[in-house]
Amino acid sequence: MRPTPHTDGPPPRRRRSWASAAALLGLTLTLAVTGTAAAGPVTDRATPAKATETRTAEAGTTETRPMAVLFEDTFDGPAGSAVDGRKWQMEIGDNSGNNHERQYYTPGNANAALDGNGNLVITARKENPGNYQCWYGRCEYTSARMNTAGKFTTTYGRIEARIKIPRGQGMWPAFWMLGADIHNPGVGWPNSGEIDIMENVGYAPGTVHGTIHGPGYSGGEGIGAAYTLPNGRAFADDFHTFAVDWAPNSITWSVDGQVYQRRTPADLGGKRWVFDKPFFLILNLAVGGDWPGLPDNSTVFPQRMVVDHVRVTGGDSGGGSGRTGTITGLAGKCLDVAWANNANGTPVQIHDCNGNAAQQWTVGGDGTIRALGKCLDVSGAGKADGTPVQLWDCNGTPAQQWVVTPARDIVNPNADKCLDVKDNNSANGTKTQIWTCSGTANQKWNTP
Ligand SMILES: [Ca+2]
Repeated sequence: MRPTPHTDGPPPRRRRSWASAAALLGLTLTLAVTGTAAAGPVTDRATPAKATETRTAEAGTTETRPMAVLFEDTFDGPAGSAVDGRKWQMEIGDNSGNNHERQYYTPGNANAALDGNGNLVITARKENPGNYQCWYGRCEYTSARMNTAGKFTTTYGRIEARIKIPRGQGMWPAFWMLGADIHNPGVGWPNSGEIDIMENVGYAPGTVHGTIHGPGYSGGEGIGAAYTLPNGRAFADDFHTFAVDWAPNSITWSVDGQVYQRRTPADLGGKRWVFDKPFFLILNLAVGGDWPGLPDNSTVFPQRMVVDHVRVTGGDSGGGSGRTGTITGLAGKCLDVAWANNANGTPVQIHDCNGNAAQQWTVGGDGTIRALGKCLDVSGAGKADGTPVQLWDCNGTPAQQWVVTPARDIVNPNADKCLDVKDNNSANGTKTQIWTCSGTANQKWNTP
């Protein structure tokens, strides 16, 4: 049951590629309808006017209260390094020709590398050093696309990235998320849901788009809005922070803290809100395609999508994404990550409360309990009495689902067992495990 946390191969091909095709085509159509599209092939105009509303920034900024960091990549490291494989997997190939994109996504550091100054750079080049074959023949461009599937997911929280996008006709950078159950039989896209935090097409350099897609509101009926910089400025001129603040029944988009869109189930006309479950993150730079159109003689290569950081924070009780604080148990001791080490597999124990971050837990609205950016996890998704409880990358599996009961039990429903201090021993360093719920003091916890 334990998901392999360090897979290096390409993700399986799946409908989500089509998902983005349909989704992005929807935005194409909308732009055509609203008349803001200046270029690019448009083949269908039957888009509901509701799909995109262009709004200027509303008054007010997003919240700045401190929240627990669930995921962070600041892209620090030596110039030329590939991205951290513990956090990201590279997608390889031509995206199955979806959206009629023209790039070939390469693995390793060929088109996605750290710059040595704390940034990830995704580079789109007009080249084909590997004689890559694309859906339309010999590939004309290389680029990169990466995701956190199987490595990190989140339900709710603030998901943000600080990015300096590329420029030019045919460029199509994106920062977005897909429901982690997209692979599940009977789910698939669009039931799995898609949250597009930021998309830009090169012919509209001052505008970005935020969109949600789900059952009955995918493709041309995706629901979104656009944000346009004032005074004719281009997003490629500077870094900007693109974010969603995601809570139960609410997703709010912002650029540099300026809120420009909020969506709730009330926007769906009775259709199903599919944003109450884990999603994974995606960064990519596509070249060409139905929405952006092809590069032309004006397009300068290479183009660079520069990412300063990607960060997911949560644990803000006001935002509904969780409650953060200590969890105390037997003899008043604190639930504690051993050695304050956030490596996968680190035991979770009890220890005197000391104010350390290793004792700060977020009881999430998504059923996870998190510390040091990782999740409280039943080893191997075990169900037997005595299975150790550890810290592991949050991965959306049942091994990381917990229910805090009114009786102060912390139950893992997958095992139908309680979080338990081993041998009812209150000594510092005593490990935790799961055990049949028995109502004893070593299974009683006070949560934030
Ligand atoms: Ca950075």
